[in-house]
Amino acid sequence: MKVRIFYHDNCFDGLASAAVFSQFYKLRFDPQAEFCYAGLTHKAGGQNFHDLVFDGDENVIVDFRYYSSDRLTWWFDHHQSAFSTPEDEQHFLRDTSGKKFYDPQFRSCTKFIATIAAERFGFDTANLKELIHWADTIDGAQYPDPETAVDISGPAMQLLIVIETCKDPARLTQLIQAMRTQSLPEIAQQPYVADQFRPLYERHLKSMETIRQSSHVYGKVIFFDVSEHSMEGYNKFIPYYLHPSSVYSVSISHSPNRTKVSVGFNPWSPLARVHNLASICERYGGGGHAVVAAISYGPDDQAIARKAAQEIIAELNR
Ligand SMILES: [Mn+2]
Repeated sequence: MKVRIFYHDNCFDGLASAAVFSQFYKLRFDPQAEFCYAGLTHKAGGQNFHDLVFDGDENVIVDFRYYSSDRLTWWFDHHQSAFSTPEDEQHFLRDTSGKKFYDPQFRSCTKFIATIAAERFGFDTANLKELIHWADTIDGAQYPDPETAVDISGPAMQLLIVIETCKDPARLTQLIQAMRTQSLPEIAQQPYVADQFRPLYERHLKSMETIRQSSHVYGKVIFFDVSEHSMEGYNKFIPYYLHPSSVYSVSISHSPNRTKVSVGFNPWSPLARVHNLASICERYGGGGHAVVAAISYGPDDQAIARKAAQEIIAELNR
């Protein structure tokens, strides 16, 4: 039996979902199953599923949007935006296979798969406990404190940053295969992980220092402008680690194709959130979630981005 698994690319929860599903399938359905993996990314205009090759005896999507095709045999997702169209949702609701599952209440797709596999199919998840725990902590941003969220020295956090920055699909497949049977410390010790992690760790420490030097506190808001530095993909909890009493963060960053204003709520804030950050950013043409949102401007629109940031800081302090 060939099992084709599409998973959310460059995402710890996506890879862990693929790993947990594989073990579930192998141990409950087919010990001889041969697994093939392919990552899916969110693109402007959405993933074009028609480009995908559903060449398995089983075709599975985990931690990613629904696809209304009869070639799809298993599906698990927990994202708010799981259906691109009402027709897709209708197709899902009509399904009678009992192998397609959706629950946006779950903080991670990994835990969702493990829960369904255990409760409905009698799968024993004991060997995957550590992986499930970390996928749920990371994808749900359920860190107990900002120190834990920015400390990337442990095995799970090492893997997280390696997965998020890895551009080699074969490496990601290797990581999924490893996650199926090896412990996180075992995987993190592999040279192919450790070698990739080392420069990323340097970069993380440097970005922490850059944010420390660039940040200022205005009332309840910590603000920093790192548009002069190449700072793509820094850990978004660093501002709250540096300024634990802040309620919100506003920042400006820059990459070759855009200037970005990011707005966030401190998950460990001493005060309750009274603003919906998505609604604020929508007024500037951006969007996101109530607790974290952003606005994208053109690469040369730094002045416009700064003005928007100043206005948002004032609004958050009102
Ligand atoms: Mn997820």
